[in-house]
Amino acid sequence: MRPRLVRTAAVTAALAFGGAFAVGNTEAALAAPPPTSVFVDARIDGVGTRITLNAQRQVVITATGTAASNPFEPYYGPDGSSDEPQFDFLAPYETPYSLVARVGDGSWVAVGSGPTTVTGKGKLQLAFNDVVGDYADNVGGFTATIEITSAR
Ligand SMILES: [Ca+2]
Repeated sequence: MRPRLVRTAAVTAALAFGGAFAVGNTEAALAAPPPTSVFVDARIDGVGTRITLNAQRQVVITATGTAASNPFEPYYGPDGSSDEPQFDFLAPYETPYSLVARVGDGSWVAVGSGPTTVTGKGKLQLAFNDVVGDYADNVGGFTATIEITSAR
């Protein structure tokens, strides 16, 4: 029993040491911060991410989950329905009920399940693409994994 405990402690110490080395590598940490996970509640017509993009900072987004435009409608994944885009939607040129993104004051653009690169200048927002003003009855949402990358 005792030797096993000792070995466990040694493994733990080695893991902690490895972690310390990874954190200590400042250059690598700046180039590739850990991905951020954001839940995009389908009831919100613009979920903030606390991520600001610029010419040097872009993101690659992947997403999972399902959402519906009301409790009686079908659930769709981040790629949305097979319907054509419609003028009265938040992102009128993108697939209904899909995951869309906006950077700063830019237009809403398609993201889907990704991986999708999003560029621009300003704060990154995400949303379920539904009819403007018809968000309160939505159900579900998408989990977006956001990886910040350098635009070099
Ligand atoms: Ca709705």
